[in-house]
Amino acid sequence: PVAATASAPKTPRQPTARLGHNTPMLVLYGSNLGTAEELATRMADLAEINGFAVHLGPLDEYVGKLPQEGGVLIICASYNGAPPDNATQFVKWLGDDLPKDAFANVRYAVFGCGNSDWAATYQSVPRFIDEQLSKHGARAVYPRGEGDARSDLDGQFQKWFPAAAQVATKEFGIDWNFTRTAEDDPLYAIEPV
Ligand code: FMN
Repeated sequence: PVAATASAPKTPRQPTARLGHNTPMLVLYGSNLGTAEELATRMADLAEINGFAVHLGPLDEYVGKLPQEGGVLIICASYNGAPPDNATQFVKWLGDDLPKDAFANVRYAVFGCGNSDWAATYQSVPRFIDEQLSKHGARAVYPRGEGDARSDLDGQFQKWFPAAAQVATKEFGIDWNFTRTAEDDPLYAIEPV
């Protein structure tokens, strides 16, 4: 889970009702060298300050347990066409003979971190994840994004994410407040009990 703020103010502010919706948002990454994990952390932070109840973790922690409530954001790299180490089991599971409606109530979006120098297997793992989820009944709330480390992965992500966030939050009946950034105070302070 994303860490609660360490410096909780003494008088916590009232949560903003409109943003205090607590819609579950699971942010999963497959990453060897940290690029996808860092972008996942950024998405998780932004979702949290916009009122989502966020969990963040590697894909392999969620084998067999994709949530049917809220949304799932997946960001994953490829290595010579194979998944990163912390996504191996997840990708293997998706390749199993799953029922056609295995993910019937799952709503998701995928962003791939890749490098087009690996032309034959460019984006192969995020593409596979997207295909398998949709093939088994999950619904992509926004088309898969591609970041190419050979050109401008970060710029591509920065274009994709706000667009995806806007569409996805509409799906959940929430207004995403684009003026809130990671630099703003959190909506809530978590008080130690
Ligand atoms: N990108 C692809 O799209 N397809 C590949 O098959 C692929 N193979 C790679 C193999 C190696 C040895 C390395 C170093 C990179 C490869 N890449 C490939 C690029 C990485 O997926 C890309 O740099 C990604 O951003 C790394 O993410 P990470 O830092 O989260 O592990």
